[in-house]
Amino acid sequence: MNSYITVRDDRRFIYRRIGDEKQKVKKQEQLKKMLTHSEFTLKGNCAISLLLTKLDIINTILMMENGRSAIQQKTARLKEYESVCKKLEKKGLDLDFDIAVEKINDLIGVRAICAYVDDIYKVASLIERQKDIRIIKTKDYIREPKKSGYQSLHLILEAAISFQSETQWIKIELQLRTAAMDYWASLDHQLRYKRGGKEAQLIDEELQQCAAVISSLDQKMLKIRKKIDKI
Ligand code: 0O2
Repeated sequence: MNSYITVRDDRRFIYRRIGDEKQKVKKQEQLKKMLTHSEFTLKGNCAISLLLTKLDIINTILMMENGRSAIQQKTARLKEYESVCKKLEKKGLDLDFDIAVEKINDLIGVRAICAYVDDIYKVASLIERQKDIRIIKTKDYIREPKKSGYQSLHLILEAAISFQSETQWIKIELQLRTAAMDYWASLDHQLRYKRGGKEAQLIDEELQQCAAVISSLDQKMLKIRKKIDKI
């Protein structure tokens, strides 16, 4: 009798596990679909277009004020499925679309490279004044760089997009940085996947030193520009 109950319980457990696994696979497939071809990607691309246009207008305003371009380059992307999975796993979260939308800020991302550090804050302040954009969170990794040495200003914002009769607020991350910060971040990003082993700590320290050099370079360039502005 007892062994009968055990077998039945085992079966129930196995069926439940199979059910859970099926559910997981289904959610994973849905996540992939939503991040590749879906209403989310269409709307995400609209949010990107809106923010890129806003940055163009802001650049024009600053160009009229300062006689030079504050934004040198802009890039945008929707985060790829593999990268979303990695991030969810790193955070210990299920591979689920709704969770990804709630917990990952940079599913939709725009990056703007600014000429000088003060341009970054001017652009950010003009973004904050837009009526169809609301700032959810600001992460200032310039005033407080990450332990790795990473520097950038991140604005996690929502952009209002009007679709026929309804307005939707779409979450998007704007990263603002100088060309020097971008240079460091892109090389660090490349190296991040390769470093490991006993040299890892030394390499981390060397990268932190490079980040400090880059920060001092940005400050020096800003000082020079301010001197020239006064002439
Ligand atoms: P990828 O592959 O570049 O897209 P949070 O939940 O807010 O605490 P999150 O979203 O990791 O966690 O926030 P954080 O730390 O602000 O990082 C957001 C993005 O900034 C990262 O996205 C990177 O693009 C960039 N970043 C942050 N730290 C570093 C760093 O040390 N080096 C480099 N090169 N980039 C960094 P992803 O998805 O982590 O990476």
